[in-house]
Amino acid sequence: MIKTSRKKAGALRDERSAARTGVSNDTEPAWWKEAVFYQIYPRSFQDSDRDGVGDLRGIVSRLDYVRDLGVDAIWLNPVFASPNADNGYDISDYRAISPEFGTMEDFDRLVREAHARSLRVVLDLVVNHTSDEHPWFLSARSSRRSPYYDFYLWWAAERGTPPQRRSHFDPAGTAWRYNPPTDSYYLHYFSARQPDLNWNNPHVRSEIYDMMRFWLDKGIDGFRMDSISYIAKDPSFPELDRTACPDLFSCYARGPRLHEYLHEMNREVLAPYRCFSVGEGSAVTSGEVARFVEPGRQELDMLYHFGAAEVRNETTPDGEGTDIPYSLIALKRMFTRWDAAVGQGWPAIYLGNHDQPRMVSRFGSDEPGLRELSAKMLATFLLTMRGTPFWYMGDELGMANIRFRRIDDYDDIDTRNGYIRLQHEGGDTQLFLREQAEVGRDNARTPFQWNPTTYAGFSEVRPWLRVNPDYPRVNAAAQEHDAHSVLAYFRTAVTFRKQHRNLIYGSYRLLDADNKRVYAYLREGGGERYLVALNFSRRNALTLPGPELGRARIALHNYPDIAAPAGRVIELRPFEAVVYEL
Ligand code: TEU
Repeated sequence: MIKTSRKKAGALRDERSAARTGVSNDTEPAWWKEAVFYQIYPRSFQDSDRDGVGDLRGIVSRLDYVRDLGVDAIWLNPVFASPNADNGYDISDYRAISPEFGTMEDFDRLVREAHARSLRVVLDLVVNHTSDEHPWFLSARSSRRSPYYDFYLWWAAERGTPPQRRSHFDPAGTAWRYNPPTDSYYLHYFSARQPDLNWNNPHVRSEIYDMMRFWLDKGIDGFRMDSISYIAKDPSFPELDRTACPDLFSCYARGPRLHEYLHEMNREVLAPYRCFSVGEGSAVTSGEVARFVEPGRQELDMLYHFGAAEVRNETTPDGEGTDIPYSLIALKRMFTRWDAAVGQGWPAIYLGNHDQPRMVSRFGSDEPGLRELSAKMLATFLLTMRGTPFWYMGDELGMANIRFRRIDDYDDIDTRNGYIRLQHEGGDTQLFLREQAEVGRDNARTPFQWNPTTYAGFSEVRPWLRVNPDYPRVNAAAQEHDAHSVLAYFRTAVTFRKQHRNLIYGSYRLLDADNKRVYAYLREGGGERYLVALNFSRRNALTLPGPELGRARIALHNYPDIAAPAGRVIELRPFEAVVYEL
């Protein structure tokens, strides 16, 4: 049972200071190294008050389901007051629950009920920017004399055109927006509805730390830190070096004083509260990640990266006929590189979240007959790989991309503003829509598919976003009592991971690196050795990973039947996953 008490911070403070001198290494036990995290996108999980939007009471009503998955912690996407320009990633009051999600009492009950089920609660910390409706910004944009003017980042118009900064979501692509009352431009790395905070200002930092303590005093267990790598900016706004950062964004993750701020946050809040932290490493490279997560640096516990999405978006198949639409060799190399890159830190592993399309559609196949097999194969990877797995809600059912075809079907500001930008530029909007059907973030944000009733049991009224029409076939109720379902396999694989600490803390070594269809690796620790062989293709594939398999025991596999291992060659069927205990 996890205690939910205000005294937790004080009691733990002493414990932490005693442990502070020790520099943990990557095998030092920690709950968050052994945990499986389950990400809940609240707006799409369960509607309890018939408004078509998921809410906190809906989540509470489903906590037994979450507990029965065997996971250990839930990461909630933002539930704070927000005008929802970016679905909660534009916060207008950091200490209030958005009325569409419920009340503060609903939140307190969620924490209690989660802890009663031994589920830790991790909130989304969005402090690179606020909403443009936050009182700080409303004051700041009214006058240069506002006490909050320096809570944000401005370029005075009398200095001329601001130096180029790109924006992820702006229809014109620029990260500067002119504000007449102050005759200056404000910076927004995301949409103009999301003005960036000025972390150079110590008053901003102390406000953020106080807010973090407010939620920790309510008993939460940690934070997922939104685009935390972006928070540091040089207030002189020099021209960025296009050689070092061709797309400009990678410079955003190398702002001056970034690690000073993270270390200060650790000293002020994370360490005293023993607060778990995982950063979203927007534009962070594998060469930089250790600076965020090496224990001795006392910054963050983990940092997740975008390597898998980049490989999927930017690589071509490994030669003719591999039938994998990206380079599996590049994917294997990328995960292997990042595994080593954390040094004494600890990796975070994921293939899907609220910003990515559904992993079964992206890295497996959602064609009937292959969807379940490939969903199980991907689950095997995430649950046997070294590092903490972050699992996205619904992937345990094999939920797939909805593939919207019309711009009006989309809610996401990223897609909608991207479309507007293309229209302005005279670009190919039809090609854009075909691409978004595969990579758009709304693919992962369709309502959770609980059962075959109208709106998939998510709501009794039309949801805020269309339900995937495959819900009569793909839903939790249909899988709850099916021993061969993706849901059953996920639970089995989680249990397998939990029962084998040496799998969690053991080493990772890539095998058969140049195999174009099979991802094989060795996990070793405490005298135990596990060989994982995953066929990422829809055809039979062979791997010769090295070890003699004659005496190997098959510990986990995703097909209903399997032949005993023999010799050194492993033949895998389409999307077959096998874990051998050597
Ligand atoms: O995402 C960060 C983000 O979108 C950028 O890092 C961008 O994804 C880039 O492609 C990374 O290479 C976070 C949230 O997860 C997302 O939902 C929000 O829209 C965004 O920040 C703004 O808060």
